[in-house]
Amino acid sequence: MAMVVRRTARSVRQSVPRGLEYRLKILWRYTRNMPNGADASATAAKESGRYVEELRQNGFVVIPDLIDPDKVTAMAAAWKNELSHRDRLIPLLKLTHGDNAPSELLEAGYDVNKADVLLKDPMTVFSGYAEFALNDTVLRIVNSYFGRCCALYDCIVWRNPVNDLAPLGSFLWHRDPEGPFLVKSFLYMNDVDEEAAHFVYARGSHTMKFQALKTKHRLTNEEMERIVPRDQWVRLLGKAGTLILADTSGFHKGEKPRSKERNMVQGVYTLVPPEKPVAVNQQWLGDLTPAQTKALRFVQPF
Ligand SMILES: O=C(O)CCC(=O)C(=O)O
Repeated sequence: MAMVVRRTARSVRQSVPRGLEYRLKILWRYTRNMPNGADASATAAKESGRYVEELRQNGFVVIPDLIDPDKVTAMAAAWKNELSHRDRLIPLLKLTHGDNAPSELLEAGYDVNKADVLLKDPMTVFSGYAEFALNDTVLRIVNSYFGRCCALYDCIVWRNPVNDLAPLGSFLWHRDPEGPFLVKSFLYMNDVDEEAAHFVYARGSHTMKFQALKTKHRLTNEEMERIVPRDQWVRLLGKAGTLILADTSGFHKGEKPRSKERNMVQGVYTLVPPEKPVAVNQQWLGDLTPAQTKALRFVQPF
């Protein structure tokens, strides 16, 4: 019986046009976030208005000099140190294939010189990651973009070494399912040029025109160019310390030409509680700004 109900619910849901589903989600998230209405938007508009504008217009913005270079160096050093502690790493393969991945593949997934790896619970490992994910200027830009106060949904530290593995998962075009109201920050911890894995965004694909389209979850370049022409695909490159903010409910992917490694920290900001609350070491949090207090509303104390 339960299965019949579930199947019926799924088929009703699948028959709802994506544009309508998306609008309903927006409405639902607005109403659920009434108490988090963004008075913060006014303050962000003064200081960082042009970043908010660019984010609105293109779906992404690059900010080369917001994060203190010494802090970037400290984050990179902490990551280098963690790479030798296997028990604190998660192979990306485990996330894309789950525990069903063949064990020899998973084993190879821990080889930090060959496979993509992530750090477990970064905001309990090094204070710099928590500080980055809670950067007040970034939060106020995101608040202004959403028109609501955002919440920190995740903080991710990862490394893409040199390899020639076929593109999988986030290396194919996709829209992140946590949207609408989704912004990710990407901080490159080393210089990233076209020879390293890098972030690529389909300019303008965060708007309702594109959001209304029903597509497969992962798309090849050929499938993508039928939706957004190649001349609107933007490669986001930059020196260590380059910060990118992107609305990842628009189409994006990682690009794979790899003769150089990439190390990156990400903050993820939304209006919805994560399935698994992200952990942060509370002892590292000093006096919090209003935007930071709101951003911590779904976070698990550690
Ligand atoms: O590797 C990249 O730059 C893309 C990352 C990505 O797709 C994501 O974080 O959603």
